[in-house]
Amino acid sequence: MLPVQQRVVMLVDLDYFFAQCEELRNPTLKDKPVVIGMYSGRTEDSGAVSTSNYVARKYGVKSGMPLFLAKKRLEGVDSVFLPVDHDFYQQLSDKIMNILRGYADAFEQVGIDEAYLDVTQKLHGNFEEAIALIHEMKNDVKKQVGITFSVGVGPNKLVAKIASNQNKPDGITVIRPEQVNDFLAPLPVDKLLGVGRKTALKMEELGIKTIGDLATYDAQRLIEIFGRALGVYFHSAANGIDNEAVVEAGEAESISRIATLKEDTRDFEVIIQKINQLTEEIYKELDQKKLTYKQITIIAVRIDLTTRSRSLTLEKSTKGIEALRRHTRELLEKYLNESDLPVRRIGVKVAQLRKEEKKQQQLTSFLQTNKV
Ligand code: DCP
Ligand code: CA
Ligand code: CA
Repeated sequence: MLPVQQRVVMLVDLDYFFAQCEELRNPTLKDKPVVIGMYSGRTEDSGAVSTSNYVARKYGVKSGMPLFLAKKRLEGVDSVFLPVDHDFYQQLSDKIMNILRGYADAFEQVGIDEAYLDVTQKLHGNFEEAIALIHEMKNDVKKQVGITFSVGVGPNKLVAKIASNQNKPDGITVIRPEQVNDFLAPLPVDKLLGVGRKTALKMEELGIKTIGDLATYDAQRLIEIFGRALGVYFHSAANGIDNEAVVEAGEAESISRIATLKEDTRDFEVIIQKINQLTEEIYKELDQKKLTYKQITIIAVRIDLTTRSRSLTLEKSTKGIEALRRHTRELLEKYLNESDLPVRRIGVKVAQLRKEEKKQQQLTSFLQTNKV
């Protein structure tokens, strides 16, 4: 039997991102503390710190801190406070993500400054080759955009993410499968996605301080205390287990195909045959991208080149081909009843696409947005 292919997953996180963008357009800022503020506009100093460069962090400035406090920490220091310029950061982020995408077998962006890369095929499952690839990526982004980032590498997303925080800025941390448990064990539990302040306190009461403590804690007890979903998640996460795939989020708004019929016609059988071919192709793409659809449209280009479409929205997102076949058939019937001009070209479109969610993905995306 062939051994199960070991995945190699990376998490790239751009260093002090908003502040680094500002340094890029004004390099004279580099040696000074730079603080990016979200100004609420009520008074001159009201608002919070969005982020700061590493020079400012030495003075105790942190993301989320009130701006007046950051000002106090930097009193008497030659420092720079700037408002958030989201459009500019987004432009740079888009450029960087496009470069990084080219290095991955599968690519999943998470927010403006992070992305997971599955590089298993690219590295033939070999962790030794990761460092060379990362240097190549870093040089490429440095040359084309001028931004640095930190990378964590592991056998899954969970380990890659935690590793990416170990060595910042401009760092690389590679955790091979056999190192996962030793790497995680001494870290505090709140390093795990989903363990916020409240949960960490509750765990501390149970005598659980480190991820290692959590990993060896009785799983059944965890389920009793935190409920099934979270209990199971905490137990497997602490043991470095995470099977979630790296998948590009539904980037397309819709998927469509259009084709010219052999002859201009109103013949149901001729048209439905073409529709079924198109449906088949659309379904393949949906399946490959792991997307569901909620809206189905057929588009008819008539002999006078005017276009007519018939569309319906399903009650629930679905991924099957049966619904697609059945509803395109109904839509064609409807269209032929209502229009008398022969059809020259026929198209099918599915829209309101969504990433197909697995149970565990639902849990992690829930945890991503809600610290419990
Ligand atoms: N951000 C924000 N408010 C926060 C946290 C972050 O506006 N409370 C913004 C500004 C950051 C960007 O999101 O530049 C990315 O967040 P990170 O947590 O990755 O932090 P940084 O990239 O700034 O720093 P690091 O080098 O630690 O990754
Ligand atoms: Ca970052
Ligand atoms: Ca980040």
